[in-house]
Amino acid sequence: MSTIKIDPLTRIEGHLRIDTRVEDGRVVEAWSRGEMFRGFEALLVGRDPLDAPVITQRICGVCPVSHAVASCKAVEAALGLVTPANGDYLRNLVLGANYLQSHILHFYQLSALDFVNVEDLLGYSGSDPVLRELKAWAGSEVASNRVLPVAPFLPKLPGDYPSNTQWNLGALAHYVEALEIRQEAHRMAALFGGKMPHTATLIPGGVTCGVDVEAVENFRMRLRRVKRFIENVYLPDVIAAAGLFPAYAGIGRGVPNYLSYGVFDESGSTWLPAGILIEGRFEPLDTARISETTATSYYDQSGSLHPTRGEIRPHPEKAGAYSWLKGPRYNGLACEVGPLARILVAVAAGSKPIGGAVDDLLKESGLTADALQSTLGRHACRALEALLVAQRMEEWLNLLQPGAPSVAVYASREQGKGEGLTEAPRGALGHWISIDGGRIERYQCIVPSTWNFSPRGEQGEPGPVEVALLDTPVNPAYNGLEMARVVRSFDPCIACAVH
Ligand code: NFE
Repeated sequence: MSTIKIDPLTRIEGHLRIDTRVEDGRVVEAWSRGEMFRGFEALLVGRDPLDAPVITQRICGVCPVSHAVASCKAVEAALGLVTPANGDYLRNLVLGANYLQSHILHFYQLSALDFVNVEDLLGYSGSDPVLRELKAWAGSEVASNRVLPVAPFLPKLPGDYPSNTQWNLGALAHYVEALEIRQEAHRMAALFGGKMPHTATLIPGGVTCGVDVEAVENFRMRLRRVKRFIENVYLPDVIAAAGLFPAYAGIGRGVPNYLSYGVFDESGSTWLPAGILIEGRFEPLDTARISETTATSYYDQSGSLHPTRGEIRPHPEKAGAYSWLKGPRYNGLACEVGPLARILVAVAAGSKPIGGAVDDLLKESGLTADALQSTLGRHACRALEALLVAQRMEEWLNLLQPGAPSVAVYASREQGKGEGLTEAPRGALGHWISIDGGRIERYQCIVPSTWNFSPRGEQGEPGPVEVALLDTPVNPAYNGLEMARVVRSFDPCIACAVH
């Protein structure tokens, strides 16, 4: 028996520590620990509700648009504001652009290096376009050198990487190309969001920028480039990874419960549907069943509470606690959220286009439907979702109506309560607001990475990542690389999770 501690787990956002107990070369117990307190919910109390989307976007620079959308929806519900159709589609476009940059960031900049043997490329020389591109990126100092500049990617953990120069070289070149593509996605979001990463135009009631025809065409042109990258590079790279690392289709299966709030508003419903899958059974979402426990979190709280009653009482010395994340539960169950959950819920809800796209993905990747619940399945669903979102964004562009309003007239109220649900790139995101005397009386967020990285709950039941790590094979020479691959497949953002 041995213990392996990864602290901090790097190439993620925020401060995450993973502790594991290993027996006979397999993980038998795991603890996911969020290592930071922030307190955004506390600092909102007493403020004007209009401040909420501005402040909550600052929870994170990776998914600020999702926080803006959830917060606007919560305030709209509390104040009785109705967003015009243009406002919904503009939000979808800004949020969609944020999904694309976030999914691409996750695969290339954060995860891919776990699957690439950079050392294999030391001393590599040749005249491929890849080499030229990497040299141009690395700067003039090495531009005249005929050897590939791999130094920024070293040192790295030893591991079971394939000796496949084409794969290693391609992934490295795509790492660089992905930086530019993400810039395009940021520019798209800024066209209607005013700026990025924190938008200026998303307010309760809609989007203040209106529909400018020139901006629409500018957006469309950039979207085409990003979509081409997803079709020709991102998705094929993920499918290639599935072929090179087949074991990871059987590693990293988490809890059997998947939750989605639904996202991208279209005429009163959402394009990706809301719902919950519990051990394969689909149920409509009932948010009254959501609660947060602090059984093993550094907080005092009077029981497991619905977010309309959530409390913020930090207790860093609390006996038995090991994380600054609370533990979200649905009917007492830990649930996985994110692209895999959204895709599984959409298929279970009967979406034919998404079901068809999943069938194609399974054919091309060689994965079975069951194997989607795995490390590789999370990557594959994220890449597939990026393509589906990019395709749908073209339709939202066509639905914009120049000259029609994009924002409702704002009117405050002395009292009100609101629930704002959306899906961030990493999964289900909810904001809950209560207003009294025209000011925020209580504000609670339940964030995707809080669901996925939840610590143990009331009955000692582990959170989704703690379950996904179980049975992971561990080679002591690899310094925890196998575990890091499982954890990163969830796309952790602990800055968001602790908010
Ligand atoms: Ni900080 Fe976020 C997303 C939200 S996190 S990245 O996506 O909400 O879990």
